[in-house]
Amino acid sequence: MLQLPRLYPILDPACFGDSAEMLAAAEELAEAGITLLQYRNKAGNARLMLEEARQLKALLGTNVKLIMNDRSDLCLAAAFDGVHVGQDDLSAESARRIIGAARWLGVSTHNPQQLAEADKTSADYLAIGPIFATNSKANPDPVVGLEGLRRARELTRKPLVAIGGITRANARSVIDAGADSVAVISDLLRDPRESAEEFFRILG
Ligand code: TZP
Ligand code: MG
Repeated sequence: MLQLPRLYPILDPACFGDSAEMLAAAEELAEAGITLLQYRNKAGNARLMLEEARQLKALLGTNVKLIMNDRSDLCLAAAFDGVHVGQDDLSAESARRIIGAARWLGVSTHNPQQLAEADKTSADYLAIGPIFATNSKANPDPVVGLEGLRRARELTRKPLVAIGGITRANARSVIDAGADSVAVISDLLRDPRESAEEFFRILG
């Protein structure tokens, strides 16, 4: 079973003025010592996504595991380390067929039923959320809260990522409720290096 780092940063180009700004944030996160990063682009065309993904790979690829959101094809094309699929993407098994046995496969879930289903798949890790309210996702599912996270923890032995509204102020409570790792978008945007370092201090 894979071991997830406590902090799982997600970079979404929609949060940055341009690619250069996003890459600068990626570099700062790497300086802080992150070892896992997801590239999440809900708006880009495939060609631009691949271009940005390759730039991330060139910048970080030796020290940081890179996960492509949604797109198994772009995961392979950019030589990323894994793909993360949600409930409206290819199924876990279809994604697995594309990426092969060695690359990491993550699956997003939003309630106990989805979590239990995903637990039966070949996913390497599962995500549950939103834990708290978030502005970073369009049409988010209902908040599951720390109680929902505790319930999710009981339903799987796979590594569990918590996502949605997680900040330095609440991250410790999320780990204490059973998450192995916290996925974060917005609380890493301002001063990414300092923020990531603070997450590491808080999460130990
Ligand atoms: N899935 C559930 S909540 C979320 C995603 C992609 C957004 C998380 O972003 P933030 O800014 O850390 O709440
Ligand atoms: Mg998705």
